[in-house]
Amino acid sequence: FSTEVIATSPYTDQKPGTSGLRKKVRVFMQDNYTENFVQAIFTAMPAPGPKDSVVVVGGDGRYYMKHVIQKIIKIGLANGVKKFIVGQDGILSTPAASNIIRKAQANGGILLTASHNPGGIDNDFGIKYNTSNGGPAPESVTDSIFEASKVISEYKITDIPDIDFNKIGSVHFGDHTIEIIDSISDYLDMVKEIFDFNLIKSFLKAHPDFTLLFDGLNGVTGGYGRRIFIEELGLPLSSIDQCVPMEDFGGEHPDPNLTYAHKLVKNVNEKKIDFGAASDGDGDRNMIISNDWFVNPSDSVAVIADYAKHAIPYFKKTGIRGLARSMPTSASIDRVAEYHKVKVYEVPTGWKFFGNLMDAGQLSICGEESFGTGSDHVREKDGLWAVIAWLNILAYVNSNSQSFISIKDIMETHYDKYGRNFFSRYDYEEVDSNGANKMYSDLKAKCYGGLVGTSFLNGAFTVISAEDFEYTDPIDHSVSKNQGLRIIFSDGSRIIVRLSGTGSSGATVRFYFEMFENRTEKLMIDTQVALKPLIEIALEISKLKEYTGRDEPTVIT
Ligand code: VG1
Ligand code: CO
Repeated sequence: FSTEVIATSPYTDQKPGTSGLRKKVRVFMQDNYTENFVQAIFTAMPAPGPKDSVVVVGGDGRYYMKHVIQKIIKIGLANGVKKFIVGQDGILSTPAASNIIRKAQANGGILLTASHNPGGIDNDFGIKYNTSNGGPAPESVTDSIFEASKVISEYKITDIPDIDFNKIGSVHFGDHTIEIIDSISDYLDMVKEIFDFNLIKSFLKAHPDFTLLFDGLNGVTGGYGRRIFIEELGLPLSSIDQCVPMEDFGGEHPDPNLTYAHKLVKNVNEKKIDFGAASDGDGDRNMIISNDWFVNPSDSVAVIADYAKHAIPYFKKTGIRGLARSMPTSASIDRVAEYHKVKVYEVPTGWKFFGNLMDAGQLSICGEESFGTGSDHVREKDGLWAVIAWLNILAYVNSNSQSFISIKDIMETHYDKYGRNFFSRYDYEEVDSNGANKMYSDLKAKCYGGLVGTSFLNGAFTVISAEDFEYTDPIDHSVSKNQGLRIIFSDGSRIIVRLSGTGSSGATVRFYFEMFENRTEKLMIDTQVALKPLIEIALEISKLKEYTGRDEPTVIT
């Protein structure tokens, strides 16, 4: 093939956020916008750079993905990439891509996804670069990509014809290869290694009345869900819903929470489902619910960590090397860590911050309150992994029990043993950016201007610390500043305020509330009732309504 050099001029807004570059599709459609960013990735690719490299490419199936994959291949070959590994039809869930990068010992991967954001021509698209460990590029790399995008003057592209991604097999151009692989089989092999599928199968057999419903929210996990729950575990077809990936996710937010996964919530309640689960557009998030319980993600990771080395074959082998959570995630997992005498780390929001600890062998299981749960089996959070982990645990606890132990029973036992960290997150989406920024900077000024020592609600809550969270990576000692305002009270309760780094228009303000309880009679009360005082304090100090005009959150977790 021949290579052309095309002159271009930079865009100023290609700074990757919490998880890659996310913008409206029409932004990516501007002249050379996508080409510039893709070239910037290859320019900034960590040593030894793109020449002779192996790069994995795939995405969540959203609108514009296939077009961008063709571009990536053409620009990549021109930059010297030796081999591209692409999922069939361009499909790879985010954790599946992470697995393939690791398994193929690729130099990196380019993931086409805007995760849980809606898809379609008027919605979102995203491009994310992952490094050779399979994880999202650290800030040092995303900063170099951004720098390259600001000074770009040309990009290189080859003149090869479009590739047919539908056909599994290899296409060669000289000594360059494009390999189209089955999107699912490597992932399936991996989870079968990790979990006790036989135990799960005997549990299902022993409990013929047990009902499971997995909702793919029309996202990338549809095919994976079908292979795992129907073909492998032999569940009836009624156990999966919305499991055909769609370019616009059926016009919905493919986000597994109580607001956007409303169809699952309704089904679970109406059909009295024992085990309901959903994953997001790109397959890295998960929600676990039952007809009588919603498992808060902060608790979910704590429960998985608590049972892992007894119930899950992978951890029986590796043991628990350490646990971790993102800063706003509740300290539920901290209590499990203390009990099992392992270390627990608190990192900023975003999965990229777990990678170094995992690579150093210091971290086995971790989670984020934003429906992200995972382990060191890959370097992304993994929605289906969490769903199968829960199923594995359920099978384990029921294996020596006369009567059926439900998800709610597991949670009740957990709270009895460890106490309960009540947790809730309020999202105020698509708020005016100026108002949100002003609210944030004024609250920050308050944090550093005498908030410490202030008491609220007749002395019930006294602030003992208030700061903008800053993190020093224990492995490479890199420092990440401005990671969210964290206000801690004398009883350990916390209020956290952040501005989202994944939105594509306006600002999203996130408030996080946490309070610990260990009085038996209070353990099973309603979360919103338990947290009411803290929520009132947060709205009072932040003056959110005055700055943004918002009274009610758009999403409550
Ligand atoms: C949100 C979540 C964060 C998560 C990120 C990516 O970021 O809060 O915990 O890691 O999304 O999730 P932010 O900056 O909007 O709060 V997803 O499923 O992209 O990959
Ligand atoms: Co996601």
